Amino acid sequence: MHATAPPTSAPSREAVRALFDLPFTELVFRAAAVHREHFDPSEVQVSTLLSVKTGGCPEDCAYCPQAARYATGVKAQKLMSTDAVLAKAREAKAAGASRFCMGAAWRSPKDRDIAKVAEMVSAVKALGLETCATLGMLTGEQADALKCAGLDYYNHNLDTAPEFYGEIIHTREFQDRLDTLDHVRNAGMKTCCGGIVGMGESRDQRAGLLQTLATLPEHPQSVPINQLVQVEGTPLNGTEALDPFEFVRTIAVARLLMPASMVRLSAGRQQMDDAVQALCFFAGANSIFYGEKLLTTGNPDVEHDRTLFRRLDLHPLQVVEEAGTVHADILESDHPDLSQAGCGQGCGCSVAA
Ligand code: SAM
Ligand code: DTB
Ligand code: SF4
Repeated sequence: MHATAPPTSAPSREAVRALFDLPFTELVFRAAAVHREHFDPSEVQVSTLLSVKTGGCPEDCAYCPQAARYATGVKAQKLMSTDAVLAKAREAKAAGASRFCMGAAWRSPKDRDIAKVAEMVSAVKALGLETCATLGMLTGEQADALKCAGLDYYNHNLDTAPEFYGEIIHTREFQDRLDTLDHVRNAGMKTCCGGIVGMGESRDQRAGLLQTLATLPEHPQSVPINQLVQVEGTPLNGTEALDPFEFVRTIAVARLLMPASMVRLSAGRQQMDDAVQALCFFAGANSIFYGEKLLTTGNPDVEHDRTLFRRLDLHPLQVVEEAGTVHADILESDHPDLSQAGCGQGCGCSVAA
């Protein structure tokens, strides 16, 4: 019989690979047991994504429909207004989302972009939603400014194993990603960090991605596991599809390695059978993107997800509003003035508006 204790926080590559190689039902059984030690398995956190700045990105990520260099049909759009973002956030809240994630197709934001996103973050937070953003590489000062605007989570993925990374992205280094994650942690924000599977990587490389995630200075609080969404015009379009059970294994190993993290069954659900999704929830996935669009590609219909939750007796996790959040701060100060030097929230950050 196999031991039931989860691996320690610094697992070797071999140990992670050994988990992947377990008999499928044994692996899923162990992951389900660990999941129950840390979470109510009927609760699933739901986030809604919004692309606040779409397309035209200078990077060459081989999976991405938003890279300007690939002819994918995605039309470049400039940064949305705070009012337009707020309208979408209200809709997301009314539909039942507890977190709102704003994505931008940037390599790295300019300081003036950060001032605008900070304003969006404060406004979304004031609706009582948790906030998340994914804007590319950040400096320490930019991370501080986002934190003081009320950003709860920053999403920045490792994407794949260090040794496969160079086959997918050439315009920035793996180390750049680690540096941004350091800035986010140092600013006191929670990290949302995971990767993509189904890009033609080997099982060993999937193990390498998860091992790297599990040996970061702290486990990311949220770990998105994306299945590649193949988009015509991107170099990875036409990649051989991953066996769905291998996807479930990846979720299970993520759960075992990072037992207290939220594991997000992320992109790729629209292409996934309901039964495979059910296996993912059983194997420890406890968070999803909810709403008909991811950033530029499709996601299951809201009605379909509501029905799936009913069929599986799952419940959306409710957000607990803590005293002293930015929400409360905004009520006190009425209107945060982001036009002053720094982000204007009195935290002392140096990002100019
Ligand atoms: N531009 C910023 C960046 O790259 O950090 C933020 C947005 S970017 C679209 C966020 C993440 O979406 C990527 O790191 C990648 O993991 C995921 N992603 C992008 N295109 C994808 C696709 N076709 N399938 C699955 N995941 C994808
Ligand atoms: C993450 O790991 N997956 C999300 C979110 N973080 C930003 C993005 C998925 C994007 C899928 C392709 C698209 O819709 O453009
Ligand atoms: Fe640009 Fe992000 Fe897409 Fe890479 S993943 S091309 S950085 S939008």
